[in-house]
Amino acid sequence: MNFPSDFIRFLTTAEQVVVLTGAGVSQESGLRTFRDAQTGLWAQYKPEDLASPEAFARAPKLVWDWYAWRREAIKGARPNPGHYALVEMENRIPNFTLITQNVDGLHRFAGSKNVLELHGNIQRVRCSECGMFTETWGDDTEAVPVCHECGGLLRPDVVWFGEALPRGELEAAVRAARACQVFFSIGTSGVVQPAASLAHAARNNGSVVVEINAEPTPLTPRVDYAFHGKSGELLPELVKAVWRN
Ligand code: BV8
Ligand code: ZN
Repeated sequence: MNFPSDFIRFLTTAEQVVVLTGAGVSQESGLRTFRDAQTGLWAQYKPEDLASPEAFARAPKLVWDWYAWRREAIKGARPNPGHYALVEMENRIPNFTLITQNVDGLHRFAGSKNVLELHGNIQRVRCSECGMFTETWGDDTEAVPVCHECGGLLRPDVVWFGEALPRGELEAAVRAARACQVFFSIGTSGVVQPAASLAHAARNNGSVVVEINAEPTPLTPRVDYAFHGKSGELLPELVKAVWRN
């Protein structure tokens, strides 16, 4: 990709940079995005119909099994060059904030430090009643495991549709978006709120907004630079052009 020279120059001097990532960044690690059709047993379900408190109340075992299936898929996944390029950006830029909608934990796995997980983390499991976190639970295939403190049903520590985002992470994300010189929106369809509003907060604060995505999104007409392609290819090229030329 031929990045515009003014963009490269601007990045070399930028002090405060924010990156928002979505499922597209993990696609080259072999993880399906939300927009990709689900496979096999799960093909008949839409993620939005399973990732909600109503779905869990109605069919806790089905929802629990869906997350167990996704945790298995993530166990085999490794960060891709896009994740590692973001680690290098964090090391090169004085004030760098990585905000992710992804629940797969791959950014931290790759070595990113300042990560705001807006939608939680699928590897963490908590009690749906008392909120206690647990690393271990029974592998009874018939029922959803229960909390050994209070007997409540265990659930993944992710934010379901209709649930509030973790306050601390969201406030930090809004603060960072409002203060940055450059805001990247990478591998996200920009549909899910309130994460999708961060790019507009940055724009309103006069940040340069950049989109890196496989295809155009509703955000594309409103960004300063749009680079369409795979983040696992474009991000390493960008890091090379700015910091390793
Ligand atoms: C809340 C965790 C209120 C669970 C997730 C109507 C209008 C506006 C908003 C709403 C509305 N109705 C309801 C809402 C609110 C709702 C919402 O936004 N709904 C959407 C569907 C319209 N939001 C909520 O409910 C949020 N909570 O609002 O609470 C509240 C307030 C106070 C008190 C109580 C309640 C909660 C939202 C969080 C939901 N949880 N995840 C789980 O994972 O199971 S969201 C989930 O979907 C993912 O985490 C992810 O964030 C999202 C999917 O988005 P993307 O990451 O963008 O993925 P997607 O597949 O869409 O796109 C991938 C992109 O990558 C594509 O564009 C593709 O082209 C590109 N790509 C693919 N490969 C590559 C690539 N790009 C580059 N390289 C590649 N290789
Ligand atoms: Zn409990």
